[in-house]
Amino acid sequence: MKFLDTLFEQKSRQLAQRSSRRGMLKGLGTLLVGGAAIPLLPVARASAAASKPAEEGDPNSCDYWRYCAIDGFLCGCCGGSANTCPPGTEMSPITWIGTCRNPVDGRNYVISYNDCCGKSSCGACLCQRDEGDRPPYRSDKTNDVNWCLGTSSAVYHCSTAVVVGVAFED
Ligand code: ABN
Repeated sequence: MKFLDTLFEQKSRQLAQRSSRRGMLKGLGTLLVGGAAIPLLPVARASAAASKPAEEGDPNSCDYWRYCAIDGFLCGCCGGSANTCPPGTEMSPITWIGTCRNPVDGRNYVISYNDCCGKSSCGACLCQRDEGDRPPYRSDKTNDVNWCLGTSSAVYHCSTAVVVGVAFED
């Protein structure tokens, strides 16, 4: 028993002399961060692919597939794009949601129609496709609404059509 005690003591002392606490923490940190990143990488790529489908068509034309449920001026004709607000305007965080079929891959996508706010009505490229729109007495299902809510200005300028992701289909 004395022999084992001495052996373990010696080995522990040798290990302690050869290694530092900082080095051990560094190794542990590398293992944890590296290990966590490995399963995340393919997931990140998959979600990026879902939110950026292959597309065709002119985003400044009312025929563009993403505009199937829109009611407003196309931001692409107002100095912005289908995804971004024109300079000097602010994107509303509260939106009208539609589901549109992408003709390239035949899949349905959830589209968020975020209004851009803070400048008077753009007036260019009015587009009213209104798919799924219901009369205003169903306020949760109407798109004929100024969604400039939660923004610093309630003045409507134009509408974007941001792809949220692939729609759930059963
Ligand atoms: N969501 C576009 C819009 C803004 C003001 C009035 C009607 C529709």
